[in-house]
Amino acid sequence: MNKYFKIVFSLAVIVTLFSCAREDANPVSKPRDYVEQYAKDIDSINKFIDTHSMTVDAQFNVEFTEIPANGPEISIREQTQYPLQFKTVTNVAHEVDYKIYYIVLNEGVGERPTAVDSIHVSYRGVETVKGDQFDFAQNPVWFRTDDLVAGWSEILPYFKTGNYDPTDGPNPVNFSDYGAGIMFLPSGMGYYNLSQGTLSAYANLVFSFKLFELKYRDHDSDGILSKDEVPLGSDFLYDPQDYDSDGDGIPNYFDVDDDNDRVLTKRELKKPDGTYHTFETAPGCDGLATNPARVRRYLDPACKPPFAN
Ligand SMILES: [Ca+2]
Ligand SMILES: [Ca+2]
Ligand SMILES: [Ca+2]
Repeated sequence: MNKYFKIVFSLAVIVTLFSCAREDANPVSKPRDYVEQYAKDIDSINKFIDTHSMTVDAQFNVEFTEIPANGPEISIREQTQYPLQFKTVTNVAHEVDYKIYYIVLNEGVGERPTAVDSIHVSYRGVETVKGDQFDFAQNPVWFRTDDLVAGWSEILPYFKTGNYDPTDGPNPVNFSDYGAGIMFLPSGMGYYNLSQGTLSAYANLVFSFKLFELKYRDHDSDGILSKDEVPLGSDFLYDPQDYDSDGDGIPNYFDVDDDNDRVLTKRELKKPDGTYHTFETAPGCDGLATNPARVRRYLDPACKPPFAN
């Protein structure tokens, strides 16, 4: 993991999910201790999950309702149709292991985003304490996942895009089988000490969302999609921000020379006919592309042009 980039990206999360400009945000002067704040946050999130029921319609729109005293409604935790799950995210700078609850309403059938791709989503966000909606986009909006609050990059890779039926024109209602879910973000995975619009500082955020489409990005324009700039065999949760194969402090997805041999990756992908290999076709130093576990030549510093193919 590269600390410099982690710091840059943790600052980048201040570019909010809102359409408001960054300068609209209002940071509370001295941020609270992360460990102490997280203890309060996870209590608040657990309370929300235990004291609210949820209804989900056929389009995966979600409504949360506070359960009246001794009411018969089943809580979010106790309902079994959509199991409550969680992942643990260690944030070294915060010295906190964040528990992020999430619910898969529908996994989706299409492509799966990494932590750094562009996503086309609709969403609704509420705060656990006030229960108020602070943000929503009923019609889908494009975002770069790595520009959003940190929790989104952690949870979106569990979902896939949907199918699109173009017969009636570009209307979002024509998406089907899209990913849909809910995430419960402690403030340290959200806006932390920022308050903005109706959003309170240190708010815990509950987002329901639908993932319609995505665009895989190539941050360093070297011809290798950022989703493929990860260790061979890594699973879908691997964050491209964490992989720096040549150890020069620049993660591969931002490094134009991944093996630090002073030959640009782009040039190492070039074929004698002037076209370029993709991640799938890029050969090893022996010129073969048959072994799926091969070290591709742009990752092998001993392998330099000219190439035979
Ligand atoms: Ca790339
Ligand atoms: Ca590097
Ligand atoms: Ca190189």
